[in-house]
Amino acid sequence: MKEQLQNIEKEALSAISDCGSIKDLDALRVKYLGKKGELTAILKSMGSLSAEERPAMGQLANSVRQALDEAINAKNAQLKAAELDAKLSAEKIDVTLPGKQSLTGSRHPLNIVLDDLKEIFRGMGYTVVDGPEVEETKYVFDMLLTDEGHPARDEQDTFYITDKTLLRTQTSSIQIRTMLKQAPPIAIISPGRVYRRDTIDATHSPIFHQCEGLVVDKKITFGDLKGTLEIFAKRLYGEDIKLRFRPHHFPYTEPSAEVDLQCFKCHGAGCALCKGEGWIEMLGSGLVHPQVLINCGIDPNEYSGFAFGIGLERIAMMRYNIDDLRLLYENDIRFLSQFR
Ligand code: 2NM
Repeated sequence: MKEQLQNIEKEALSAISDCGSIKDLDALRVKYLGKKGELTAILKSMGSLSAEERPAMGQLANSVRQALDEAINAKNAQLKAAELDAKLSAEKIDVTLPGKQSLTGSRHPLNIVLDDLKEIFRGMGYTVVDGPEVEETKYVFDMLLTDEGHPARDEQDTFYITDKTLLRTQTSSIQIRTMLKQAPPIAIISPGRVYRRDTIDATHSPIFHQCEGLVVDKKITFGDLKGTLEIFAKRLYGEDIKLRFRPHHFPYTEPSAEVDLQCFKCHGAGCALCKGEGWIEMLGSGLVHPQVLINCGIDPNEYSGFAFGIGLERIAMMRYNIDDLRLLYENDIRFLSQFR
């Protein structure tokens, strides 16, 4: 039995020392020290020994068990450390490597311009109002005194959905809806997408963006319109910008005016940007026609108002020196990333 124990010890120690994985080591622990293990079997058979032999044999068996136990524990610690080392070196991070650049988007130039407009007018107490793009002809034309037969209503120029609904050609319908809903004082801007049948080229698009404004209150005069647009233009383009009001005609305003800005590139001398004019057309405006107020249930003897409309594309193109409108719609990253 002594020999048997010594053999088991020798064999087990060499197996433990050769063992290469924690899984194999666990199997060895079961094989030698487990309930049905080889050493356990010998300990169980100890009963058949004589009383003189038993203590010495018991001592030997216990010391073998202790030796195996210690060897297994030591090997286990060694394998675990090796496993951790392997894991650490496999997962090694080089903190000196340059980071991965994350792709952040940027605002579209039309949205930059729009945000500026909103901020300027909100600063003057205006509210930003939204409205439907599919509109009724009565809000786009009839209530704005744009009669049947008026060129703006031409089916060739306008996207009709039915006889009485169309893609809005301007956001004035929002102003009408607001006046119908809300009693003066009113001070709103209504930015949005508008639609006109047009062939696409460097300066035309069937879809573009507008921002209209409307103020209705007691004693509103053309002076209020001029002062407001002057403050607006100065906030947008700088303090030394000059404005020029030119008589014009819109069905829904009387009097009406187009507003030019003195060319910010040549300061009026005439250059390529302003096509030698010295002035650049910026917006249309006027005092709200009394009949428009009446149509919206507002008494023109008590109230008056001014309105204006600006094209956002035009402002963006001037500000960023963009020579082709189509660039604004193509979503080419090389173009858009310039406005970061
Ligand atoms: C423009 C030019 C001039 C305008 C008028 C109205 C309303 F509803 F009050 F009559 N809204 N917008 C207006 C006036 C729009 O765009 C070039």
